[in-house]
Amino acid sequence: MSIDYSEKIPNNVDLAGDRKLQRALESWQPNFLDWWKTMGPAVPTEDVYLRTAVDVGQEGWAHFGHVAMEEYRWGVFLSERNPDRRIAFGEQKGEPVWQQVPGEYRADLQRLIVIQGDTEPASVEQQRRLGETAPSLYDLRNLFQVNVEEGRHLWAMVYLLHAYFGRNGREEAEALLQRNSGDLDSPRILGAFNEETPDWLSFYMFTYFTDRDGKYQLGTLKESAFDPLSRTCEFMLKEEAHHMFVGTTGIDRVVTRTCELMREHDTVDIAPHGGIPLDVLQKYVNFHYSVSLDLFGSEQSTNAANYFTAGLKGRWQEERRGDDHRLTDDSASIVVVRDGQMGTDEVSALLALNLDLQGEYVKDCENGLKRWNRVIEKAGIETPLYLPHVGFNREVGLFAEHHVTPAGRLVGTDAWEAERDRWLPSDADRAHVQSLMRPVYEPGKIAGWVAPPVSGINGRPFDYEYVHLT
Ligand code: BYC
Ligand code: FE
Ligand code: FE
Repeated sequence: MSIDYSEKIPNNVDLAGDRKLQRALESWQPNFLDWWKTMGPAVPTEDVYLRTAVDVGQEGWAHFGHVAMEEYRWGVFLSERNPDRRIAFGEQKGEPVWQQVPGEYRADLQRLIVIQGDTEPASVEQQRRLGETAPSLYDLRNLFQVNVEEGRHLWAMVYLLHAYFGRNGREEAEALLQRNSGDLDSPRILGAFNEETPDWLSFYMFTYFTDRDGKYQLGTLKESAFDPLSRTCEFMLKEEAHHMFVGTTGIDRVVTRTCELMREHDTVDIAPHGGIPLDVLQKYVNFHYSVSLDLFGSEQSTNAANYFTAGLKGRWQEERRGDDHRLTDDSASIVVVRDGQMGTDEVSALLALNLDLQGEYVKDCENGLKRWNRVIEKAGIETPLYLPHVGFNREVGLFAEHHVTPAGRLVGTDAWEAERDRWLPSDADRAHVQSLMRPVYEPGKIAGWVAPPVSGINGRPFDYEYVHLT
């Protein structure tokens, strides 16, 4: 089904066939546009080379072209419905999936959708000022691409709230525009989305580590027995791939440039030469990875057990798992801290589902490290990047009450405070990175702290005019 862009809200959910819903969403639309104007990308543009979804099928789902931001159209797109789809896990495994929200799960489903929805505009707010210091037009374009799609992900959740959760849902949709990242009075719901993304290194780290939490959470919601949620998330995952590409290749390009400068000047201290030292990159990895691990919730969670048993939220690639998909008799081992030592406990597998997802995420994160370390190794440099221990710098879950070093050793508060600036970006590190953030808006040019990409977007060259500034 191809999507009709002459409609006020482009969609493939037959909005025209439900006048009440259409009117409700059309009255939310101006509030969204106001929010985008005040909280969205700050840099004024004439147009940006963007991808827009035009279909939800396997092939050719997107169209590329220069679009003026005032004319950008956010729509509601769900993956195609599979009429035979059945619940894949939990108590009701094998039964047909739900097209409406069962009364007993209303509160929980709404909560999951609100939390998911809250992260999307939060990230746009966090990235609001980055356009003022983009290292190239190519990067600036990618920032806009990520931002418009996060805006569309907000639309996706707002559609569900309006279509399936009545008046309560409409109120939550309003509230999604009223909370703001970092706001003292009404912050975003999850911790990582109230942190700042003040520079482009942070942006690449965010799209690598934090958007990747999005990938895994959406993967579990795609398994949901509530079919409209499942179909929404399936399509969102398609867009998500590019966000992580921006992160993976972004960090790759910084590492590449860092190694070049280290060899050229024969020193690790490349800061005076306009580069980002490897140890600073490691600290940024430590920060963004640990903050993103918090997004998985507690390793041991009754919420997660209940969501799974009810069929609301499954596991990553649920259908490929070789067990009974109910897990009532299974156990899992979790790390605990007891008497100042790390040990393990056996708990019901249902209670350990956040940890299960976190484990999948960690494995995926390691791929980036392997990739970046190949660059480092090829340059003949012997200090690889690594992921810190999962207990490092945590504020949620089993490690929240403890101090754990990147190497995984439990230490006291004094030792932690004394070493903290060696493990996490210090004020001086952040100030140095900030000092490198100067916009480079000439086609084909790139800032000195990052290497150009290997190829452009949609077959265009790197020196293509991806963005026309005003
Ligand atoms: N910050 O049993 P617990 C994305 C709360 S990213 C603050 O440990 P649960 C994106 C929790 O709410 C994907 N509070 O955790 C990326 C609970 O509160 P109540 C976003 C937290 O519920 C980049 C209490 O602590 N999607 O899409 O099993 C750019 C105990 O909870 C945090 C989702 O997260 C925290 N980090 O799991 C753009 C999916 N963690 O009930 C977009 C939907 C926990 O005591 N959300 N708490 O008041 C969920 O599935 C779950 O809510 C969570 C938490 C995985 C977040
Ligand atoms: Fe998103
Ligand atoms: Fe994303």
